[in-house]
Amino acid sequence: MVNIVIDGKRLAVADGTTIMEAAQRAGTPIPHLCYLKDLNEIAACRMCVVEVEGAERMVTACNNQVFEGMVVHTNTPAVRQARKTNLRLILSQHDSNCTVCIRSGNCELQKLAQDMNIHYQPYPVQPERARVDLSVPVVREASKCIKCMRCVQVCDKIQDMHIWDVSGTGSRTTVDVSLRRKLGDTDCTFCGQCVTHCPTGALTVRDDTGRVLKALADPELTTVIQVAPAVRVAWAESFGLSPEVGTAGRMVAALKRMGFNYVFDTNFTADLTIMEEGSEFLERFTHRDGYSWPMYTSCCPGWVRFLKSQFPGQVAGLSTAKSPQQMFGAVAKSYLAQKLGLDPHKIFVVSIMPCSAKKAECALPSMKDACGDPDVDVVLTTREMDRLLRSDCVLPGDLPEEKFDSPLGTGTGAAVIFGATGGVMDAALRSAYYLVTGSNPDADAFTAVRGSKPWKEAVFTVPGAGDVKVAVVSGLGNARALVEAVEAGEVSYDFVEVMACPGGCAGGGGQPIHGGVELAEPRGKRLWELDAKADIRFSHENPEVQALYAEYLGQPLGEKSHHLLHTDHEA
Ligand code: HC0
Ligand code: SF4
Repeated sequence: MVNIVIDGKRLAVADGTTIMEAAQRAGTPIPHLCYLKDLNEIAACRMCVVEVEGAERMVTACNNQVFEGMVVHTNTPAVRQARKTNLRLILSQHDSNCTVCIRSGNCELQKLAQDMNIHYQPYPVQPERARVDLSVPVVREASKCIKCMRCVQVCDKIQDMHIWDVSGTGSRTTVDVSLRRKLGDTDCTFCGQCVTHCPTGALTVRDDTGRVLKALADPELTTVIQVAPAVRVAWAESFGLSPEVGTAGRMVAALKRMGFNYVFDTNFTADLTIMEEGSEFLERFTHRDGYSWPMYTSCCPGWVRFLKSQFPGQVAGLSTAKSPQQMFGAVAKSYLAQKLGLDPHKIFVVSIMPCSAKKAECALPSMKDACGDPDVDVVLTTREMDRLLRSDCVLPGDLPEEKFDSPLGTGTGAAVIFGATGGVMDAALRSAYYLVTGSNPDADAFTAVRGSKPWKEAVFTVPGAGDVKVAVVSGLGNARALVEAVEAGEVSYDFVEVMACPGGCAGGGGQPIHGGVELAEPRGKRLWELDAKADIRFSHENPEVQALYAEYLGQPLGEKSHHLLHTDHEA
């Protein structure tokens, strides 16, 4: 232990503690802007300067450790002045047109300026200007970048993709796409982790709400909306609603208030995915030869794009099943259109996803299988849905709960866990077991794939099929390590689930942002609780999925399924 004094308060802290952490423990938190624990401790913003007795100049608290006898002053007039000057210099390069900024009210720079009582700017303001590229889902506005380096670090250290880098020198130093490329020309997976870690509006997800408002106002169109599993446990955060009030039922009510003709559930097609992907796995597993191993899940478009660009030799291992969001679009513009007697060209399908990569997925040329139009017309993130509700003056907290519509609105407990790491694997194993044995396993038999550990492995015995060796990873850095280990022959698996975002979609790039606080784990926990409470916990028992097969598709992997629900991943 190390004995120190912070602002007159004596305390003992463990060796290796930073001044920032020690001050937090002493009850005198130190302002910071670029800092993210374990990810970005580089003191780029210099907001955390403090005075240390005996030191020649001020030191930064986030990247300096305490030592025995250290005496720290965190709030002297000189410290306050230095922080203000540093912040004003940052503001001098920032477009502070806050009223029309997407992050207004949720911007760490804005909050800090307010907290530090900065209301005038003595320095000339000269933000960097660059063209804004709206052709890709992740959008960078140079004029709002404060060079904090968080995007660089999350992309390097967590996602291992190295898309962002420092460019320029001296006062022209900035952050940009590495090697001065356009984002669309890189291997960026559009996972959006740089966006959720950006403290300002410099990195955002393209706003497509205008297209949805236009469709809602078009009397010729029938508007159909699907909501992804992980959205239901996050959408209410930006309205300040508790989990008890901010339920899926209130979200449905709010979307109906917006005027959507049908509000359906992606959980329905998550169950459908299990029927297709579970059957596909059993087909590959029982006829091992001729298939590439392991079989990889294919529902995360960030991961699929990653595998295609980084390990093209492994693409044959991807399940051919489309993601639940794409299966939904294909089913809506075929089965639903037929059932409702609608022209599929007049159905407008909107997805609410926790994800930015889904915007790129729905635009893939191969995702037009129902009627030649894109199966999904627009993807909005959870944040966009919240903005849409706000702009239409919908107050979700005041609304009585409503149910999803039928026939694409029923999902089981096995579907809702898709939004958490391990959930797709858990759900697939439950139904694969049933498909082989004809009886259900304990719905909690596969707990080894749950939890937030970044790389999980387990072996499960399916009577009649044998031992199935599975692995689950989330975060693309972990995905890279796993695929490299597969290629090197260091590990071997039968079935692997990969989600690009740490913790899975619960921590997706389209979810509400809370100043660098990671919420994937608590949101994921709530998804597992929804599963535990669900009346039906097996995808093969979903009555609407059973009806879809009976009335339209025939059987899993049948001809219609093949056409509508599978892809060769070529485009
Ligand atoms: Fe996900 Fe999905 S679970 S990828 O994270 O599989 O976005 O929530 O909608 O499609 O269902 C995202 C979440 C989905 C899909 C589902 C899968
Ligand atoms: Fe999107 Fe989920 Fe994949 Fe993240 S993990 S890229 S949110 S599908």
